[in-house]
Amino acid sequence: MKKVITYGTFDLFHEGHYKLLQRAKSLGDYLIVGVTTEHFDEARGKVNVIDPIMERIENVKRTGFADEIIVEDHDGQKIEDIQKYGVDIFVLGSDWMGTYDYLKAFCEVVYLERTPDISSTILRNKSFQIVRTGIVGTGRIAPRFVSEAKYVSGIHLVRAFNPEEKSARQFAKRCEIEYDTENYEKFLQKVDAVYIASPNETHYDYTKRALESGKHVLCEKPVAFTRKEAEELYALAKEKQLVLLEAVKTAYCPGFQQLLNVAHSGKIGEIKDVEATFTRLADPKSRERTDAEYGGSFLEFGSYTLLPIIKLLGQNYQALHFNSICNEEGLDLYTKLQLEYPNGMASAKMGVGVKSEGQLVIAGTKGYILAPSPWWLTRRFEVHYENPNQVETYEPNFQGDGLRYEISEFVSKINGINKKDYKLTAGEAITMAAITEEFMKRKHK
Ligand code: C2G
Repeated sequence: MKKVITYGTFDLFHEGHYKLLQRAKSLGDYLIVGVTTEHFDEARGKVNVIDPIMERIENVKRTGFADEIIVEDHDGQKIEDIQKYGVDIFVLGSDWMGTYDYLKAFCEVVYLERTPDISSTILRNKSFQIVRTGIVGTGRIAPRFVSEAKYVSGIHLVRAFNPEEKSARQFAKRCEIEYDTENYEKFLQKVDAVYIASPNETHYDYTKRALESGKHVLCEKPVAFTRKEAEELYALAKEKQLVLLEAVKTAYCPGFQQLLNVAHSGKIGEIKDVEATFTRLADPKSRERTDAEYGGSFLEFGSYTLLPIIKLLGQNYQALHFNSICNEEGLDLYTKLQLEYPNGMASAKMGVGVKSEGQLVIAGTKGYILAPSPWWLTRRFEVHYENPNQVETYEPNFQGDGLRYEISEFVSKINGINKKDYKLTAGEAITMAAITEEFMKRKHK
């Protein structure tokens, strides 16, 4: 019996896929089809796959050509599979010509002519809107957004807005786009969505006006300083059926999702304590160290440290205690926040003028999870138990500097995919704003 194997994502299943499977099957007696997992696709740079894996498997099954369907989830698996299943022929489309010649040491390798004029990418672009996006604020964060957005299809950066002419002009020139400096509403008319990366105190106003004009918003944290403001913004987005995402990039990183799932899986028992630290020594002349009202450690890094706490222990904390080390102007160089929960506790440490170990520790009744710095990108974490020799290490996929995941989520949501908000819900974002409000109140006491 001649065994044939082929692999693919098979997203938005189309004629090209069908014909490939048909020809692959006709090369032998038994066809094995490997369908990629989302994680594997992300790792190889395909971040905008639309159909979930079960649907992609179902579509392959429906053709009737596959005798066996397997899941492909890691590099090097092709050699394993060829040996394990005793494969005679490896088949892939001609777009991969040459790439898999190394498999010739294990079996015959055949590249079949691709079906012209059809691909998942063409279908994705046809059925999904290209989101014309404007950037509000052209300071330090904006260029990072531009370089990361290149990895996400479906987003097109078209304009920038900044009341400071010089900054806007320089940025727009670098990115070869237009810019506006005066009339925000006019700027909004030329885009479908905005990414807001302006100073913290302007987030609420820019977000509100964008939503009122019918534009989707991805806003840097903190989106608002009070519970009421945050509630108002999320209610407005809901009413207008617009996407409002707070850009806490950790929330959208695949490794962080995995860490939460491991924590919730019962492996470490009941979660009792979450300790999250994020410090970055800021230039003494920077906004973070000089703006006593809207700079400082908590406003800079509180969203990161609060994220795992709220994700793991919930929104119903019973008490908050803040302690800060401030400079003469009252700007917090270091803040320690303790949260009390009915069944647990948490602490968050943030610094712009004090340096500490940036780790995340989740303590449970059976063990603990340790995610070392930079845990907010979550490239690695470990599960530890009482027995010090028993350690499980996770090294999730992570590409670029993390922003592409939040941009990809934003674009998917605008296009009606990933409708459920589980990565950072409106309720969680509102809870963060409520804690920020408490911090601001105590600071002014
Ligand atoms: N294909 C084709 N004609 C098209 C489009 C795709 O013959 N018009 C083929 C591809 O060459 C591939 C298969 O259909 O052999 C699946 O394509 P994708 O879903 O795009 O998967 P791909 O990214 O090519 O994954 O390990 C995964 C493999 O490397 C291939």
